[in-house]
Amino acid sequence: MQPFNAEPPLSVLTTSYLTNEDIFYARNHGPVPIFPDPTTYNLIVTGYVPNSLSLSLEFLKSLPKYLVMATLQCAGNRRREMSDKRKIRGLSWGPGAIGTDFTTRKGKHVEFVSCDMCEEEDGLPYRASIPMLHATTPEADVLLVYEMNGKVLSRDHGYPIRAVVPGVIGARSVKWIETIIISKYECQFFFQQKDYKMFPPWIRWNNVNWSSQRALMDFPIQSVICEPGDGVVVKSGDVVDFYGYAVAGGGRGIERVDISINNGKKWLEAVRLPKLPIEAQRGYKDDLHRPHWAWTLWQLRFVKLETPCIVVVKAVDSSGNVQPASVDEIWNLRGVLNNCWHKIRINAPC
Ligand code: MTE
Ligand code: MO
Repeated sequence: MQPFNAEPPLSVLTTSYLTNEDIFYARNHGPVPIFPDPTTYNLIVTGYVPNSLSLSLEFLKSLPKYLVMATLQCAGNRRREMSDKRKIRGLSWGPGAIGTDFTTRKGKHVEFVSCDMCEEEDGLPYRASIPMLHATTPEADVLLVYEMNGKVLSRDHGYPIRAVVPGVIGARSVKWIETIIISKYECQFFFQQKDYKMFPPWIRWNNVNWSSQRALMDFPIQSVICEPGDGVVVKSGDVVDFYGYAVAGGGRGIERVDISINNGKKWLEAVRLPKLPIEAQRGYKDDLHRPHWAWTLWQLRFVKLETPCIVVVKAVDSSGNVQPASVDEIWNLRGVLNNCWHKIRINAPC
């Protein structure tokens, strides 16, 4: 059985800065659980703590509320371009496994245990961990979330409580959390140890040594052309507007977005649009606002094209990190962290 997974069309992804719940991508490794009654729900905190805690939803909501604007991105975003190169095990994602929202922080902890049942875990729930230091650094904005874009978190996205770990691959933002374990060790389960890791291109399923690589955390610098779509037909001499997103992991900013309309021979700089000030959102004026976890939307308008042509985008982050030109350099058997230059073909009418 295939769990519920959904990717929005790229053409709608960048039409607003915050991604509406109805188009927000969904990634599930097991069936979406039917969650217990919120009045009986308790979040258990256990492990290396003096006393285990059982926290009601009401109690969690009474804690100070934080808003963080963050982009969630699946490590498998753009996997399809990797599987086109060589067969890959994993969902075939285009470049739409990404979305931006703002959410609410309630605490900071280590191993998040869900209540969904995953085949890969032999029917046990999904779980993942982040380092204690990361979870407890206020600047890292790790959240226990009960609202998304000002609304109660939906079932698909983790109701009643999920983690959001900004700047980090989506896999660590565990949904439907039942238990938080403060542990001496990194999570020893499948998705931490045998899945979201990046291997060199020459490693295959018959010689993969899972313990040789660390569990992925930050996602790398990424950019995608969302409009127009791949394969559109344009007459030579016509003028086209380009729109897309760029996002850097680990809280880094987007320094530059470059576009080429002749497959990388010559480059133009795209216009980076201002990030949506969270103050513009109703009622949240006084809250914390750290925009660096969220994507940058960009545009380049009125570009005259000679068709057919290949249009390419690549971005540079605030640490000077760049994207690899070709998928060959970063191809890996799990198809994760594909951030090679994003290309679309523009066809001429026949
Ligand atoms: N949490 C649980 N409990 N089960 C899951 O399958 N998938 C993870 C993460 N949290 C998952 C989970 C992955 S791989 C991603 S990319 C994000 O959730 C996706 O979050 P979304 O569905 O809200 O977009
Ligand atoms: Mo993911």
